[in-house]
Amino acid sequence: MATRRQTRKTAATDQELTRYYRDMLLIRRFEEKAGQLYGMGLIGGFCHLYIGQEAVVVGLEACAEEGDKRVTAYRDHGHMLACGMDPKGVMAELTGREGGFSRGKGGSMHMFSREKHFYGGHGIVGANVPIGAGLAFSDLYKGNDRVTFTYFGDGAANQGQVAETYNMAELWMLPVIFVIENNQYAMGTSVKRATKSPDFWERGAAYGIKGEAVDGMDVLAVKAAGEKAVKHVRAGKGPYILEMMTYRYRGHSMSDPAKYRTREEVQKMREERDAIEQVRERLIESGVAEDDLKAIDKEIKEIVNGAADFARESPEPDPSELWTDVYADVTPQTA
Ligand SMILES: Cc1ncc(C[n+]2csc(CCOP(=O)(O)OP(=O)(O)O)c2C)c(N)n1
Ligand SMILES: [Mg+2]
Repeated sequence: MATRRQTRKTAATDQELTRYYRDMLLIRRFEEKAGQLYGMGLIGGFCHLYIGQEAVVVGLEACAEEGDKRVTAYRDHGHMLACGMDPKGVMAELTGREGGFSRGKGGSMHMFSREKHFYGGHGIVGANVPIGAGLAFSDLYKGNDRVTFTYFGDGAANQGQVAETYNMAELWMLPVIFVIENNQYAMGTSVKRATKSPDFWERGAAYGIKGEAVDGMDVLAVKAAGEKAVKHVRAGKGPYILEMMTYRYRGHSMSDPAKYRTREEVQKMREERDAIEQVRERLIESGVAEDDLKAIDKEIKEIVNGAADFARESPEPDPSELWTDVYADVTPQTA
């Protein structure tokens, strides 16, 4: 990983760093709690945890403005929390309850928020990439300067529809940032085993799309690269590719025997590269009191426990809900 060309970190104020620390910690603790609830049988179906990758979405959300859109795949809880969706609604959706973002009918991979411009949550690998381009097309058509963040994995990056989307996105100069979250594995298949040309971002060159690889474990490097990409896209210069070099600590999903990598590999990444720990160390070095960080830890714990309580107490959807939300109610587009 260290041998790849990556955007370097830049300076940030303590206040800014503290915000990233908090936002990343919320995702981590939320995901840990989701893992616990899954173990207790309170969450059914699929559940893919984002633990380890927090700096990617937090660094990029720091570059987003009101009205910008985001769409991702199934490892999506972090993206929801980072764009401001209520942890209670996310957790209640995981437990299949009425208080969830899809009223308990979607689960982990199928949540949406029009208010926060979060367009899912998609289970089909690669399928959210053309959707991201479509969202960007709608903004181009309306003539505003909004940007769509389209997240997908290293596995998805090998999908044919990604190449087709790159082609149309550059042809039509769509305001989309393609964010490849390269966590080095697609289920149990490592990038090395799956692809001959591992520099995913370079593939944009075939279509004239600019891009770069970024240290996705360093929230400041992510933010610096994100700002550059957003500036390019908002200026009407077409799409941009950010390949975030990151790592997931947990299994692909909750049922993963993890035979494709060693415990030592995961441990080494946790000890040497952890995004939250890096920020914590920087804050301590610059004189922020440990007690202030402890207060944040406590606040996050309370939010996550509150979300879990809400998710357990919220009722299951009424059986009549089986007949709602099957087809869209067609409403005129206003925004
Ligand atoms: C079209 C399609 N093929 C296969 C699958 C099964 N599948 C689910 S996740 C996954 C791996 C994708 O890996 P990556 O894009 O790297 O994302 P990550 O899980 O690492 O976040 C596969 C093959 C699927 N959901 N959709
Ligand atoms: Mg992957």
